[in-house]
Amino acid sequence: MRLSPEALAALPAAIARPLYDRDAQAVGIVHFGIGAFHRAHQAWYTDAAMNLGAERRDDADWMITGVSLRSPGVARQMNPQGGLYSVAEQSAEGMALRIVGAVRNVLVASEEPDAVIAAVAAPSTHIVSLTVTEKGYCRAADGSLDFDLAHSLSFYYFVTQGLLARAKAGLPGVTLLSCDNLADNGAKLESLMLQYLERHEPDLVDWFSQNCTCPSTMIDRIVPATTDEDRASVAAALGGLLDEACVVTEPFSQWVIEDRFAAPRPRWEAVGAQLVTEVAPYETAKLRMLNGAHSLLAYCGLRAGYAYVHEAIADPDLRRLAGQLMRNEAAPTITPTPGQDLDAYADALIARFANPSLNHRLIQIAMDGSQKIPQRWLETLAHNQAQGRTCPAIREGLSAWIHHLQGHNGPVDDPLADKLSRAAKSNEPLNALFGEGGPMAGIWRPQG
Ligand code: CS2
Repeated sequence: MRLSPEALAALPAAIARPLYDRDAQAVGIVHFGIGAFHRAHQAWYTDAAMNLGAERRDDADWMITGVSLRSPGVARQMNPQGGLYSVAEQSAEGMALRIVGAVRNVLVASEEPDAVIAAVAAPSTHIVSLTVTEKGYCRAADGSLDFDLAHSLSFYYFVTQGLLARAKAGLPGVTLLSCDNLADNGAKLESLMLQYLERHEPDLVDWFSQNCTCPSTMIDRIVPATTDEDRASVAAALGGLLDEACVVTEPFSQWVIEDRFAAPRPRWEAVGAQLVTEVAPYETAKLRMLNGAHSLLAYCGLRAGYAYVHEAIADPDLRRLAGQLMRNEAAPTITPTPGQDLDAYADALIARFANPSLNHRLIQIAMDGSQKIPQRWLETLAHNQAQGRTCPAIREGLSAWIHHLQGHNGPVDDPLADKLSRAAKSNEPLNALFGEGGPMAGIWRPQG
């Protein structure tokens, strides 16, 4: 039997579940890219906010319509379950499970484009959020919008059509919330949206600027891709009920959001999110330290023959290298906000990476390096270079990335795979990658 609203009543009483009346709640959020990360993070916070709202009778109507652009996979997992799924927190102490009820349904944009546009245009919608991964922003190497990539099956098209309908109907604007690992993700999204609008809907530019906002966010929770083994252990915890949409994650989670909303929002701050005026110090530290060390462990770990993050971090040499990247190379490039302790942050990250019960695959982190490395390593490198300092750990990471691009860890999964692999196999791979005419040209100039 599958998890479903009807099956909820039969679940063991110890399993936490939605306290609010799901059917009575309107959809307030349309989310593009409803993968495991969104389900374990923003949807989980939103569910907690609605649980609290049910107790206090003060926060409601934040159900989520999820959108997948092409793949029907998540819709097939979630729709037959009425949108219900479990979040399993895994630690050395065991598994803690909660059923999340915040997702109403999942639409597949390639199959039901009009329904996606209608969801963005609905009067109850106040937030359009995104976890479309770094490559989903369709950026050219110089960071501008690549119009060939941002075609009619990109989120740009659907958001624009939905906003156009809102403007025509005299409805208020929405908050566009990027929850992807990009530096300054809000400002980037705003600039890319404006480039899209100027080309395709110039009459909407002023309305967009006056009625919508794009706050920046720092999002953090380690969420490995769900495996069949995970589904089996969640089913066992659910008394035999199968949950095709379950996600397995760590107990830690953090969400720092710039408090600049165009319209109402859930009371996420009441359930652990930090609403701040300046996200940059958190975001920079997270990208350069956590994600920077993650990518380092991925490429160096795969080269050393490991499969998982917890295995790589248990290797004393790799652990030292990750510590060096975080403490000696990344931390000096960050101006901490009062109360932000970068040393303690590095310690906490090492402990999170060592979580033995999270099978986080290095190959998952290794994908899309061309989209990740600029904000994870190259900004740190450039910053240090300008101060006359070297970055031996990042240099080691770059050589392990080149090894990866040469095909030693299997096929390369990256939108620029062919060009990267060709450059990595040349006599001077660093120059071929980053020098003039290379696939990563203009982002960082190798020196020394
Ligand atoms: C990882 C991130 O896959 C990756 O590239 O570095 O997904 C990482 O697990 C998250 O950003 C943690 O918040």
